[in-house]
Amino acid sequence: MATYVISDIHGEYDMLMDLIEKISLKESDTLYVLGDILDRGSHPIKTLRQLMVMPNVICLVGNHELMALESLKFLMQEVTTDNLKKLDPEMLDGFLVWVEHNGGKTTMDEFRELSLEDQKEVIGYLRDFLVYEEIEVAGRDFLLVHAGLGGFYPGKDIEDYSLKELVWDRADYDICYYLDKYVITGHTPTQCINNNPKPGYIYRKNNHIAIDCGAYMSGGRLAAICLDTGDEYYSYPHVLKNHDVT
Ligand SMILES: [Mn+2]
Repeated sequence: MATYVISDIHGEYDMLMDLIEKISLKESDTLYVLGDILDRGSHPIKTLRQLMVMPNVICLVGNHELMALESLKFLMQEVTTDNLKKLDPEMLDGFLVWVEHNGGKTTMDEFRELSLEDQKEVIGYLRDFLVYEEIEVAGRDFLLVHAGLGGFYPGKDIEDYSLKELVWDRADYDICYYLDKYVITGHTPTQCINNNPKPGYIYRKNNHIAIDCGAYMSGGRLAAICLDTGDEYYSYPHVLKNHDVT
């Protein structure tokens, strides 16, 4: 009945499987995934479809899922000169930003391999992702969210945050958002947190727990935290392969 949280898998299917084995995930356990399952690594859709068949997995949305969803309509149709003409320029811009600057190509390539029926299932699954989750485990309160909390001020109701503030804006680890609640976030690799004494491992400060350990980055890893015990688990570190985009 343990509760685990991971984030920012970014298509690193083998790392996910390694980590699931390390935590000995049972059917009675719950695994929260805080978004950014897609893009960058080699197997985003394979990873997503693995999570889809695990009934004890609860997914939250990351900015990469938002970007991918925006482009799915485009991906689901045959590209012909005719329907290219009908494209909304804003949608096409979003698509190009996703593929060229946010590692969307691996997601697109695997998505296009699927049957139309499987594509629809993937889209339906993505649409059901939660934006945030508040849970109590072993007498402690936790707020789970991909990025956030942008536009924070003390006493601001969680419902008053915009999607952008929760899914795109980076957490400020120098601010204690709640005295009585831990905020668990992904989105910012702990390698990128200023003055972090242990980059690439779970970072804790001011009731923050930052768990994106840069699975897709050279030397990074996928991390899990057990909320019942506070124990940390890590996949093997990422070794840069020839085909990886740096
Ligand atoms: Mn992110």
